[in-house]
Amino acid sequence: LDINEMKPLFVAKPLLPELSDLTPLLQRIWTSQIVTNQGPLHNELEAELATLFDVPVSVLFNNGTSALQCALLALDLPQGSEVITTPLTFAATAHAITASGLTPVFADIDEDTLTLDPEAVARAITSKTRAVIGVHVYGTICDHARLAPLCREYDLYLAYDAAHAFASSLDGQPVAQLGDMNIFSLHATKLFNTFEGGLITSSNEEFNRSLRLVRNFGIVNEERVEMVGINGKMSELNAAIGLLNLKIFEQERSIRTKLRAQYDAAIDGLAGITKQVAQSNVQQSEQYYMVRVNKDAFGFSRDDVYEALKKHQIMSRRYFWPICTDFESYRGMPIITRHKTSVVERVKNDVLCLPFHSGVEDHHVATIAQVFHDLKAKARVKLAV
Ligand code: T4K
Repeated sequence: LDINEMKPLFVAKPLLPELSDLTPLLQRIWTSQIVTNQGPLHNELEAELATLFDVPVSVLFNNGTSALQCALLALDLPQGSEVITTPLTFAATAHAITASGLTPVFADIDEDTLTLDPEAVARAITSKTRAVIGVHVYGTICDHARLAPLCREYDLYLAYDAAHAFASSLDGQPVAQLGDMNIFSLHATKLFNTFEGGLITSSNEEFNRSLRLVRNFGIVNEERVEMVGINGKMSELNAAIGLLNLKIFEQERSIRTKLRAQYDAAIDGLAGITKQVAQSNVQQSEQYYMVRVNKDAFGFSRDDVYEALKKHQIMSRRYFWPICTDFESYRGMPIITRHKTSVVERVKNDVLCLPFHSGVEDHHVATIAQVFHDLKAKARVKLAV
């Protein structure tokens, strides 16, 4: 195909139900005249998600960021408390902490999993620390076996930003059951989406009660407002999309599992290119396909690969560069590490997410493979002269 005829291929593509399947649900909304504020479709979706994850209840939100904020409000921590998290995440994780009047403290990541390094977390704990938010980044699950006892020992809440880990499991247990709270994004770019949306699962009844209050301004009833809350409610339209997507996301996931194998084969044996770690005890959400490009070993940088792909209308993304400590809001804040220099400062320049969804066709995979192999061939020539 001529480059001008090629449509750009994006990193994500929203999973959409059949338009005709939406009509009956729209009819229900128009008939009931309930369009938001914990309506019937919203409640149905909450019930279905609770069953799916085998949790007592699930609490829906209008997006993942407000869910994170509500999680922190529900914990009701003293202002200025410290919350330890990773700098290798989307801005929302750190911003939710800050917007809740708390202080994010950034701890380093593990070299292989790129999730929070428990030893760095241990070093980051102070008398002001009240919670840890691990991020299952790219769908790689955090080291729960070490984080959970550590948090118990220091009496800290352990929450997970599970935006990339919808319907994934660790040793057969749904990831939605791991933390004191598990916070999901149901954004359009996610495996399971409600266009915009968020979700929290918790097995703690008190948290679930508080979460429902804070997402609705703290209102208990017409006469009583119990706590500070926000408007974090999901509308009926979003819930309708969710009810339909719940029926088709597994199909999308299995397409992506096959695509992962295709990509793995395409980059296999290329010195300097590292695949995302495979966790044998994890069922992956198949949210992202991330590769690491080591400039010295590959011969070209991650940014070179990004630009080369772009020439073919392949829009990869350098998630999550810049890292949080590069943002104006957090610049100069330390990254607590057990190493001389943090792992994340090195890794941030290597990570690249390839388009990963059912819109990626064989010819796209072939083009992407070609780009990697052409660059490698050029690097060999460079080395030879
Ligand atoms: N925690 C973590 C770890 C997260 O990754 C996120 C969100 C959150 C918390 C917060 O959850 P939310 O409040 O967002 O629910 C995108 C998503 O908007 C964001 O949800 C996601 N993480 C983040 C990693 O990716 P951008 O700024 O990269 O989005 P954008 O508009 O560049 O979209 C990426 C590509 O997706 C586009 O190039 C094209 C495609 N796309 C996007 C949209 C919105 C479509 O094809 N259709 C669409 O409607 O943040």
